[in-house]
Amino acid sequence: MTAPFQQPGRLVRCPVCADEIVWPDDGKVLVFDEGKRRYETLDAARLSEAKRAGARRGGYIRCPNPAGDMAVHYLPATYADYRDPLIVGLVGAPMAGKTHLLTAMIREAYRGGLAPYGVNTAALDFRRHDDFNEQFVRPFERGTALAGTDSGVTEAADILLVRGPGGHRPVTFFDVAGEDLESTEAMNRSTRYLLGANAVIFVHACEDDDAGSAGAVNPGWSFELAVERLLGVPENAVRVPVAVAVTKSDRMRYVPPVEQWLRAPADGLDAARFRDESRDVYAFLHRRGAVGSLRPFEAFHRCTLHFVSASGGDASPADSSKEQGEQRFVRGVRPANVLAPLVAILAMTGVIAGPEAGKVGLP
Ligand SMILES: Nc1nc2c(ncn2[C@@H]2O[C@H](COP(=O)(O)OP(=O)(O)O)[C@@H](O)[C@H]2O)c(=O)[nH]1
Ligand SMILES: [Mg+2]
Ligand SMILES: [Zn+2]
Repeated sequence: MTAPFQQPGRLVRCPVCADEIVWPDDGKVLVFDEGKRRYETLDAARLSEAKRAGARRGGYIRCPNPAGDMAVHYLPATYADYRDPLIVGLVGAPMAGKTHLLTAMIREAYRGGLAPYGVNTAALDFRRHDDFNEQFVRPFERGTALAGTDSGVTEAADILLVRGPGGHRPVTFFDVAGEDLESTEAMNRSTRYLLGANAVIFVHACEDDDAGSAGAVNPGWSFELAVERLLGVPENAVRVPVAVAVTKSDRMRYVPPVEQWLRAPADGLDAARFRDESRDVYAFLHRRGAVGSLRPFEAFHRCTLHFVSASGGDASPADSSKEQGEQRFVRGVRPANVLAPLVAILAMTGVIAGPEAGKVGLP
């Protein structure tokens, strides 16, 4: 299962609109023309094999969205070349730290952070990845606190190609606004992706259960809604593995078990390590009475819990007038343990294979 396979005409569930679509096999791909700022149709069937492969790898198809209920969206032309695409969503209250965590996570994955697990990462959707870098990764590296996510986002944040011992899988990440995750509107477009999600990272900011982070009236509400939406399909309790990331753990750096997990080196998959970390995080959330944040653990068959820090410290208001209103990580960013939830998800979905992976997230 390691080589990509091509099977035109196969049924694929679009990660964006969650419709089942017949993958177009007319040999045409859309290529984005940077000069004209639009997609142009290219008849790839008429090209030499090498050129066709190149055009497909950088090209797109337009999703036919049979239900006609979403804005026009495009998918990488090679999306359907791989079996079992993975759709990973981040769920959490507004300001929980989802966007910073996803940015730190994708950045580390790109920097070869998954190599100890035999996994490498490339962009599947080049345009989307370039946008993600421009909007999130580069500002984050410069120490700029990232802006809040706008309500109404329906597009994936990034689509990666993850090549691991268990095969090659496209991994689509969704990071929508916390406000949308708290919306009870049944057909909210921003949370539509949950219908097709095969893994979820629940993000809990470590101070949420006390003072509550800005905007979070009930920090557990987004978890509760997402859990219930996912369990609308009862098999999901078994089919969908989840990870709970307690982020901003830098604020508790000196609390004994936290420090140890933030500094834990990444050297190959160890199910016992994940079990011990999960036990410590569970105890921590339980002591704090964060009942809502323990819901995913109770609801899903496979779940791991982690202490993470995306930035390594708090942002403070920028002082130069030019950057007014902007927050900065003045000492730069130092992400800690941010890959742990992703590694756990990759193990629980079989991208990282083997007997050790088979034990991750089980009691
Ligand atoms: N101390 C600390 N602050 C963080 C961390 N991650 C995010 N923040 C802060 O938390 C706030 C919300 O982060 P954001 O990622 O936008 O949350 P989202 O609404 O869940 O996407 C921002 O002000 C960040 O500066 C972290 O790891 N540590
Ligand atoms: Mg956000
Ligand atoms: Zn679609």
